[in-house]
Amino acid sequence: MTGKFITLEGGEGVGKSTNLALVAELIRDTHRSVVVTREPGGTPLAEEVRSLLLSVRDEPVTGLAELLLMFAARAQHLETVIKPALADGSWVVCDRFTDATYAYQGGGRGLEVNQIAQLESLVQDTLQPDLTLYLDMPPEISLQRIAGREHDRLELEQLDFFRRVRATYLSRAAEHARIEVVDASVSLEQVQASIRTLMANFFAKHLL
Ligand code: Z5A
Repeated sequence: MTGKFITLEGGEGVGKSTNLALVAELIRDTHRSVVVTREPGGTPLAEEVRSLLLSVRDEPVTGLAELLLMFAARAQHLETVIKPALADGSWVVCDRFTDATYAYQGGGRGLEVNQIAQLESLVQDTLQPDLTLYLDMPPEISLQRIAGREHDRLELEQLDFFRRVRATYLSRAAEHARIEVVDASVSLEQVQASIRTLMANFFAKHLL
């Protein structure tokens, strides 16, 4: 038996961490075991790569270096955490995955989609999430939500960067049936009601 792989995506402060907990709880309610994890990160090595990627530094980081580090962390995370958990029958709920690479390194930084697709194929082979909940919100609002906290290296980008990130997420959602768009600009109660409905539909298709 193999488990299901669910990812949460979205811009800054849209509520991914908050709603990751809800998704995990809904799965546990169906008596499945759940592994909750995140990218970049999810293993000691990949968490170190995350720190390298997100720390503010004087040396400019090239887009290609950023892309390769994302996939280096992902390779470790996939082989040592995600694939073993799925093979064991656990469900994996992950805060961001490769859609974020297309959105941030592709849309935001302007790297070639083909380069990303080649690395995706090398690192993941055919593995893709079974369901992706994309929490959508205009960046003008999401940046306000994180205004009070210290910003990491990526959060220091300009509004246009985050507009391109959002546009890329939305165009991927239009292309991939596994990506469900959730309006994240409404109250937490309304967001969670949408997520409960989407998860109930997913369970109906895949469990019962
Ligand atoms: N990145 C990349 O470039 N390429 C890749 O391949 C991958 C990642 C995998 C780290 O991600 C960075 O890595 C990210 C993209 C890049 N960089 N940027 N910029 P991250 O996921 O760790 O960082 P983040 O997007 O900044 O996550 P976050 O700050 O933890 O936000 P969140 O998890 O989406 O939101 P939250 O913490 O659940 O909620 C934020 C606040 O809003 C909190 O106070 C909540 O109580 C509140 N909230 C939540 N929902 C609502 C609603 N509906 N209404 C009102 N308030 C709400």
